[in-house]
Amino acid sequence: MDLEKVELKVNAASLEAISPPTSTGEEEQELSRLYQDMQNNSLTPLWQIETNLLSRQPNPEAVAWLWKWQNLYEIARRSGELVPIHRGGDRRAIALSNPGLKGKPFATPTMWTAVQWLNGHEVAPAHRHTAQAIRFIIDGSGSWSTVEGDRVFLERGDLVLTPPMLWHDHGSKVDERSIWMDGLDIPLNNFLDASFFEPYPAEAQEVTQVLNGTVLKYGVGQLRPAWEKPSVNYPPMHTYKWAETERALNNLAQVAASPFDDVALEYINPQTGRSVMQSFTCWIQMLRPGIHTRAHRQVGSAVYHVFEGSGETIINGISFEWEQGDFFVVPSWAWHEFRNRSTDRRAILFSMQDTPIIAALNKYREEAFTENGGHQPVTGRFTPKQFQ
Ligand code: 1HN
Repeated sequence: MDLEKVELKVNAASLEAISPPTSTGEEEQELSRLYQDMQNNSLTPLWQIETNLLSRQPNPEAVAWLWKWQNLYEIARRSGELVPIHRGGDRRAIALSNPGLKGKPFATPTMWTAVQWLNGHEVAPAHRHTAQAIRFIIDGSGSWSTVEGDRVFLERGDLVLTPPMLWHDHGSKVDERSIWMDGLDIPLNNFLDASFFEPYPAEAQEVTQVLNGTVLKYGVGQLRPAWEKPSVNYPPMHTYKWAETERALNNLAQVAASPFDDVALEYINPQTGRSVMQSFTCWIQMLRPGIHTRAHRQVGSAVYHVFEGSGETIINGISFEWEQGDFFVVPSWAWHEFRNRSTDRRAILFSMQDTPIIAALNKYREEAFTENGGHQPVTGRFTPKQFQ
């Protein structure tokens, strides 16, 4: 049943109730003068609002969607050939535009996600902003990110953080191009009218620490330089290396797994246990061979990147088949479950999810799908646009 329509009908009924059937022409004229005066005074009566202000459950505009790696890669590669990196744009980033969001360059209502392409020997110039940002390295080695003077060399699977107003630039000293996933809270930042942005006076920052200093100093996570205070708002290190992440996944797999997400880990600030960003969190999850998780749904949206392997996510009854490199979106309150049909290959998903902001505002809810052994009936298949 369409809940929105039910509520609109209620509104229409209440309208009838306030205009008695015996209303005279004079009363009608008064009523229309009343509405005109409201309009002239920048006022809107609740009973005439056509959109559903308080839906009975989340009714997201963003839709479940999937972008194929083959298309993303080809488009990013051609952009690398044809489009230089300009000051002003600063990044060769191609944003996932959720078709439900009316042409806005956003993957979900709160998150920007893009594929960024950096040619060998290029620099994406230094700047800083209040938008909270991460990047997850998809391919290429030998590029670097410098965050507040700390330069780290990057490899596939590394996660790099740029908390608000920290200077950052990216560059390369090798021939090979690098490709990564960008994640920022741009839609939320703009919705809150909280955006500040500043270009750095030079193209790249000076490196002020030993190379890879952030990883050497804080990378183990369990230990902190004794003379420093805990880093409360953001993690002390700005890069999480893939080798450590993979080790943690393999270790966890020997001990425990979630019935909904299988072997899932949240990247955290090791000094507080909190998410890496305040407005969104990052996860890495391994779906072991043969795993079919149970369905559940949560308030909040998520963007997934398939780091390795292939499989299927069933979102509100629609099957989304994915393979390495693909991206997909799970909107708020959508049932979802994961499946890795391979008998011998793991699948690995990286994701960004806006849970921290939802939870901080006390709006978080989740629900397990209890019928049918926890699995949704599949009613259709998503057919991605294939690049010609
Ligand atoms: C940004 O700083 C990056 O640092 C990527 O890689 C994409 C999109 C808009 C604004 C800033 C990055 C961005 C961005």
